[in-house]
Amino acid sequence: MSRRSDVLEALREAAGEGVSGEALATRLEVSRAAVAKHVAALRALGYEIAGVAGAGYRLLSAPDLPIPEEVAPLVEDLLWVRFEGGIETGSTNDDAKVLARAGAPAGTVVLAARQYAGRGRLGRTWESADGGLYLSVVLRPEVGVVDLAPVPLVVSVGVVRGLERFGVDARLKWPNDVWLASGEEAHGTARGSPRDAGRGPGKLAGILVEISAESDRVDWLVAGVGVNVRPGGGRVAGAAYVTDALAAGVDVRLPAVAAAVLDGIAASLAAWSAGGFEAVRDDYERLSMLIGADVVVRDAGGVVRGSGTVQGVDAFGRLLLAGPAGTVAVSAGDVTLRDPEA
Ligand code: BT5
Repeated sequence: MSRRSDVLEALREAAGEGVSGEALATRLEVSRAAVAKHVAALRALGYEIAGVAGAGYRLLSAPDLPIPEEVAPLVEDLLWVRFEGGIETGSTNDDAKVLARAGAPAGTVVLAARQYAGRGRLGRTWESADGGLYLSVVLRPEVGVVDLAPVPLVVSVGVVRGLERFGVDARLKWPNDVWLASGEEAHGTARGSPRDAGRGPGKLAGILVEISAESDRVDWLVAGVGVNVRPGGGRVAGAAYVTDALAAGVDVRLPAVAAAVLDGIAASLAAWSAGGFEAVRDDYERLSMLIGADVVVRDAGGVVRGSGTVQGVDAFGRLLLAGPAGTVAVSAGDVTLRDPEA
């Protein structure tokens, strides 16, 4: 990544031993002053680095933050080639779009530990306090614009797959919300860990996909994901957190969750690239929390786009609703459960 990361890698390798500024300078072919500057930058990110005269620098602890320095070494999938970002930004989607316009390669990742202008769909806000992870990826799929419709669903399946690694039983609410099922709804308690039954269901993660295309050719696609890992500055209304699904006293590290989510997304995207949405559809439907539910879908203006019993999704990622007039496919909107009294 950068010289700063190289300094960090050398400190990690030296572990408890410590490494002198001179040795670092020689190894990285920079001045000792530059080494000192990089060490200061790492300390500003939250790394505890002891600087003992004669013994050199020693890494004492790393911050529990989803920043490139911590996430990149944990990511396994080769799709992710470049890691950008830091502790705070306005919106990782905005940053990723700037990078995409400037020619960043497919597989570029932007990370943040908090956002001050996090965005949801349709101009809504995404609360982005400490304790969550906020990431956006740049992709350049060689498909037509119409083929991009299911991408948010494909990404959402990947997010669930990533969270499964921590025993989190997440579900999908069409089109692309990731929810934590409540104790009773969740089938199969992964690892058999006891759950915090006091927490009801809630939104665990949201996905925002933005594209740029010229006529039918996709130039770039940015997929942004916000995941609530633990309530930092208090619980957001209607939100659920990864830690809600863990046994009391069990915690996760944010870089580990970020890396797992990225690898999950990469695997889901790979299935989609190879076989189209058909290759992901079964997974999507299996993870859906809406199959068989009676719902109403409304657009941003509140106009009803469809209602009925959810059958599944079609090859374009549209929600299939069975009603008195037969089955209809809805391509966009917000889903609410139909009030049986209405
Ligand atoms: C989404 O929108 O769910 C997409 C969220 C995408 C956020 C990521 S973070 C990284 C990247 N950078 C960005 O700026 N954005 C992306 P939508 O379906 O419109 O849901 C938004 C609604 O969810 C809000 O109107 C609130 O009701 C609710 N909400 C806001 N913050 C939340 C949170 N942290 N947890 C749960 N629900 C939240």
